[in-house]
Amino acid sequence: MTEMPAPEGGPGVRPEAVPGQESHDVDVPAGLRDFMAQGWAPPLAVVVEQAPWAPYAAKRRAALAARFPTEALVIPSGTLKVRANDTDYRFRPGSDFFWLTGEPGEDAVLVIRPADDGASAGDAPATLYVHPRSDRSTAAFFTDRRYGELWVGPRRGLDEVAAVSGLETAPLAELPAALAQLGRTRVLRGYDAGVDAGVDATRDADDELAVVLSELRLIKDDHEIAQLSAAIAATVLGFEDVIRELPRAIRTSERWIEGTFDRRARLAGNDVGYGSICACGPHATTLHWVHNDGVVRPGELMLLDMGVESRELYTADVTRTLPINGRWTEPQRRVYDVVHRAQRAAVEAVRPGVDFLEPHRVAMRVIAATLEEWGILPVSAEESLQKDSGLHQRYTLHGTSHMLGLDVHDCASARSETYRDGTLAPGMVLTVEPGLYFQPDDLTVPAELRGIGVRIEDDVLVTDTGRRNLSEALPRDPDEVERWMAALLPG
Ligand SMILES: [Mn+2]
Repeated sequence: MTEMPAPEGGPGVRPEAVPGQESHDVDVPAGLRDFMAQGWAPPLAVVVEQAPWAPYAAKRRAALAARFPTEALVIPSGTLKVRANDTDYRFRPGSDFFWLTGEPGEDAVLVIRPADDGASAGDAPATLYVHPRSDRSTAAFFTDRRYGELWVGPRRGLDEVAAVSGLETAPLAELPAALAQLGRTRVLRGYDAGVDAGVDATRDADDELAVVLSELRLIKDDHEIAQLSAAIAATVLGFEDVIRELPRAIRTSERWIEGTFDRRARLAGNDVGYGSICACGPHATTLHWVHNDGVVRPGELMLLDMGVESRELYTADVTRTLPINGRWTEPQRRVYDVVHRAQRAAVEAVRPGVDFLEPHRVAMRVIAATLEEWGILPVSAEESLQKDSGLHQRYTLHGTSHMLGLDVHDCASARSETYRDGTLAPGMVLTVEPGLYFQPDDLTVPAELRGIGVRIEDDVLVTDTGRRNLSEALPRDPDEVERWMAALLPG
């Protein structure tokens, strides 16, 4: 619980210091405080049923506890982040914490203790420390802008969080004493400075906890795959919204595209999973174009890299490059066809047992061969594909795949031998997203291709026998793209 420091005494001081107030807030005289402390009906329970994800989260906690059977594990959800002055970003819990608890609130901390001798790791006792409901006998409930329920709305209390999550809960006020009593402990650092300072642990042991969490998250369970599918289905709707709104985007700017997708993300999910890239014309050659403030010109391409984050915080990550007026020009189609061929071959390369990097190698072979054919590469494709050359990367710029889940770049702390240099296994979900980017001022490229950037990105589940393209429903075949856009573009 954060309380604002009480103001110093002196001339012009407020009648009574109250927690969480800002300089522009109204004074709170003692009579008002007393009046506000009474006359309220008992608080209604917010939610009381166990959530569908609760059994999955319990299995995940057991899997984690089994890796550290003799140690306590401390995983915070994170704290509110200031956007500017006294306004915060809307809170989004840390992904590891959420994966283990499903609890959305800020400042919460999961503590898993070692199971008693002889018990299995599945029985490791776990407690979730959370903010209690506001105490209406104190002023904080109506003066504290960050935590007062009158300011920010009702939250789940201890009993409700316990019912929803299936976890034992305790008030955050008891956390410092509980942390002080733990034996050997690992903490997921970097989320909550107060917790980091309150746990005596070593950096290496803590890093290993982050690695294990990332590696456990590599394989998605059924619930996670359903969540990713829901996020992708909403993303498809968002792309359709954008095409329908193109005339207004042309009259305004890329901002209209971003706003249109944002609206779908809020309506169907929690938010966008990452800053949308709405890159029209040559902006498509800037990999992370997130200014989204440029003009939308018929006759040019738009590269849209956008993903809805579901209500349970799983995100899609899909890219389509589309002709703004619904029809490809010849040079646009020439570049698109290469990326499309590379992307199709890379998706087909996804199967259990192959290297994580195999789809990338497949895509780069297709693109390098074409760049040689077009006379753009100064060396042969074969030479360029050697590890110590890589000249084609001037035009491809990035890797082809990353893991996808709660984070858009999921499992980021996994060791290279289990991720980048590892092999694909059933239950993994990865993106396949080759691109080809000809910078507007790149003199090594024929003039008619300069300023064209194309990326095609799908979200692919590794199955027992091969793959399932979870974003199959979003058209990528160039002829199909024209038909799809014609059906959606107004008049
Ligand atoms: Mn991606």
